[in-house]
Amino acid sequence: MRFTAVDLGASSGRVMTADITDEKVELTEAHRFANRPVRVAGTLHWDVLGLYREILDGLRRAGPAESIGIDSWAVDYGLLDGDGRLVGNPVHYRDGRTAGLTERVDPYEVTGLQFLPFNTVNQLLCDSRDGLLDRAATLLMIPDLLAYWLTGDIGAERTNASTTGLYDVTRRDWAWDLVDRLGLPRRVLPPVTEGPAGPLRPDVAEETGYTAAVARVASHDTASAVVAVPASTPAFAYISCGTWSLVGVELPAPVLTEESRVANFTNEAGVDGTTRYLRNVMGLWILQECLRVWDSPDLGPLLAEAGRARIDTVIDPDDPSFLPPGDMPARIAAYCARTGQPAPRDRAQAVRCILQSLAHAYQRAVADATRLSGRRVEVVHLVGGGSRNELLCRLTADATGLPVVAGPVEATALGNALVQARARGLVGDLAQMRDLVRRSADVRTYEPRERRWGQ
Ligand code: ADP
Ligand code: LRH
Repeated sequence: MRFTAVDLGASSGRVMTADITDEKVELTEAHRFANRPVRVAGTLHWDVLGLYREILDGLRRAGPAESIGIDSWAVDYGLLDGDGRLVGNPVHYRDGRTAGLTERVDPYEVTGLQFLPFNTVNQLLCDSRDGLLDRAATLLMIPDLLAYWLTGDIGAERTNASTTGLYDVTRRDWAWDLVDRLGLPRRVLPPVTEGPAGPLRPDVAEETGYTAAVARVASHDTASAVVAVPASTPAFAYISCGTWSLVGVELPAPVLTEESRVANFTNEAGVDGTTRYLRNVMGLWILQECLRVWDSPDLGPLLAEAGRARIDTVIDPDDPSFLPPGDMPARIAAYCARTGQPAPRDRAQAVRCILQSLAHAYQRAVADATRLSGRRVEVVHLVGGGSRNELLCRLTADATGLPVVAGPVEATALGNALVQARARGLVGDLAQMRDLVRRSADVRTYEPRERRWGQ
């Protein structure tokens, strides 16, 4: 059976076709497009209408399928008025409006969420201060908004709702007491569901020639990516490695301890009641921004040079100075000056420094996840675009002392499609979905030069 997966990453979006049997899954790219934010009157926005248009183009190109699933980055949302119209254009989580926030407003023991300044709850408090919420009837997370435009159905998909800072991770519903305490209007939060779904609006079906319905999937991209981690043992850590690197383990229940809060680990809702226990590492964003400042040289030759380059400097990728868009090479130099380390002297050294710093951060996150959850880890699965980066995979194997299994590159689209296939009875539980990925996907194992089993 054929399924369509729409996957919007922070750097690019794609519409993929997945042909799934009970033996294997084959992905084909129908359409890929850049996801370029736009600054308007000082505020950084997603070009959400442009993304929607690309999705429509993608559906047209993808052709007939059983159903369509939509996932995207988390945290961000659109506000609709009583007539279902956008109240302003969705703001990008890298916009400066939440920069400088350091105090959480949501209790960790309720939401289980890591503190990130741009968590939905903090953005909503900005909207509230600016009077925007007075005009809002409904808040829809980005994939829910796109599903609403496609189908007219409204809901708050669970995996994404769990990234808001307004979701009670134990009761598995909105944390209403918290919503009240923060003075946020209850009416804007639609019921938490397994996602909006249903047939396409007639005008959308006509425009795209696409008749299949929207299906319920894990609409948070990281949740979909973790579905498609080709693990054969529960003793695995994952690095969902794209613009961000999401590093952690999969657990049956959240960890809400004080130690976990201090380590800034998050408990995000996964498929089948699982918990994604992880930490956000700033990820390849830093490299992406360097490439932009350097006028987009080819990554391949640069990585080859970085493989030969030597520099001892290590940066903390999660330093807040690396969060907003900007001149990353200059910020790395400033970080080095602040920490008394030699700054990279050329591009190859800068790339090497970024990648070895990410590998160090991954090692810390895997070690912390293991320590805080008690989950033993024997292997690290690195999925997403970063799995194409051999140097990063090798450095990660060496830093963690664990084998790194790299791939699939398009884990998110695979996870999205597999959950659709499951609704049609083609596959069973998570273990079976992962079996299918293991049998189908290109993966490569990087052995550490020094092995440290079971950290
Ligand atoms: P997102 O979903 O966040 O948009 P992706 O999973 O598409 O991100 O990953 C994008 C990242 O993958 C890029 O920043 C780049 O560093 C890395 N990448 C993509 N292709 C290659 C490649 N051929 N070699 C090395 N790295 C690559
Ligand atoms: C990765 C991701 C991540 C969130 C971030 C905002 O694309 O969804 O899980 O923390 O974007």
